[in-house]
Amino acid sequence: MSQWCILGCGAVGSLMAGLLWQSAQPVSLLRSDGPRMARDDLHLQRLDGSTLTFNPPRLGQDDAGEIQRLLVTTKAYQVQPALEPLIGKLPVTTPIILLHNGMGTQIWVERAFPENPLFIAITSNGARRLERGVLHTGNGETWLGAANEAARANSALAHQLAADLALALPHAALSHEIHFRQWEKLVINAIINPLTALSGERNGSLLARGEEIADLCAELHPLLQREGFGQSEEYWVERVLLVASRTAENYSSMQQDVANGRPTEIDYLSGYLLRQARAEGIALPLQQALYQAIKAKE
Ligand code: KPL
Repeated sequence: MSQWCILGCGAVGSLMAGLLWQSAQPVSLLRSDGPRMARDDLHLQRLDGSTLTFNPPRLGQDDAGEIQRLLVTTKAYQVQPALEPLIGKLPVTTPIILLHNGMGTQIWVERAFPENPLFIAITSNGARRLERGVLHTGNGETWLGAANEAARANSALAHQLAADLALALPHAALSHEIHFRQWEKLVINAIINPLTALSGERNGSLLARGEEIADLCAELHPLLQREGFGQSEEYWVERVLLVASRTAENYSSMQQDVANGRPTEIDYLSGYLLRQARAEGIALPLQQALYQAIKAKE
C-alpha cells in the first residue's frame, strides 16, 4: 500500500493523519524542520470520547524523492511556500491532493508541478487542534476529484485514492463534479467564516441571520450563473443554512484564526470571489465589505 505523506499539520491535517493511521494505512508527516524535530506522540480524540495515540514518521524536504502520495492540508496561503521547496524533488508520478478552504492555489500548483497528477479534496469533517493532537468535532463527507490532465488520464489512481480515503473516513468518494463542489464550499465558507469571525460566535448563531445570508447569496447569484451553475438563489441559501445548522456548535476556522491572532484565508474566500467577479464586471459590495472588515481585524 502506498504511503500518504501529509503536508500541513493543523486541525485537518492531524485529523487526516490520525484517521489514516487508525485504518492501518502507512502515513508520514512532512515537516520543514524534518526528521530532526522531536517525534512526540500525537493524540486523536474521537467523536465517542476515546483517544487514539499515534506516532507517524516525520519526513523533511530532503526526503521528497520518497513521497508516494502528497496530501496538502496547509492553509490556502501556505500552499505555495510549503510546496516550493519540493519543486524538482517530488517524483513526477506522485499525486498531489490539495485539501484546503477557498480557491486560488490550483493554477500555481499546476504550473509548478506540471506532470504530477493533481487532485482536489473537500471535506466537511470538523476538527479542532489540540496541543498534542486533534479533536474530531463532527463527521462529514469527503470528496476527491481530478483537477488536471494527468489526474484525469489515470482513473485507476483516482479510484485507488478515493477507496483508500474511504477506508479511513466516515464518508469519502470520488466526485466527477469536483469543480462545482469546490464552488459550493467556497460560497459556504465565504459567508459563514467572515460573519462568524466578525461576531465571534458559533456557526449556529447564523441560523438567526437568514435575511443577511439571503442578501449575500442574491449578490453572488449572477456570478454563480456566469460560472455555469444553474441553481436558484434559494438553493445557495439552503446550503449555507444547512452547513450552519450541521456545524452549529463549531467555531468556524476563520473565527478561530481571528481569535488567535493568526492570518485568515479571506484572500482565498471573499478575495477569490471578488477577483472572479471583477473579471466578469460584476460588483459584490457585501462581499467587499466582509473582505475589508476581516482585513482590518487581521
Ligand atoms: O469549513 C468550515 C470552516 O470553519 O472553515 C465550516 C464548514 C464553516 C465549519 O466550521
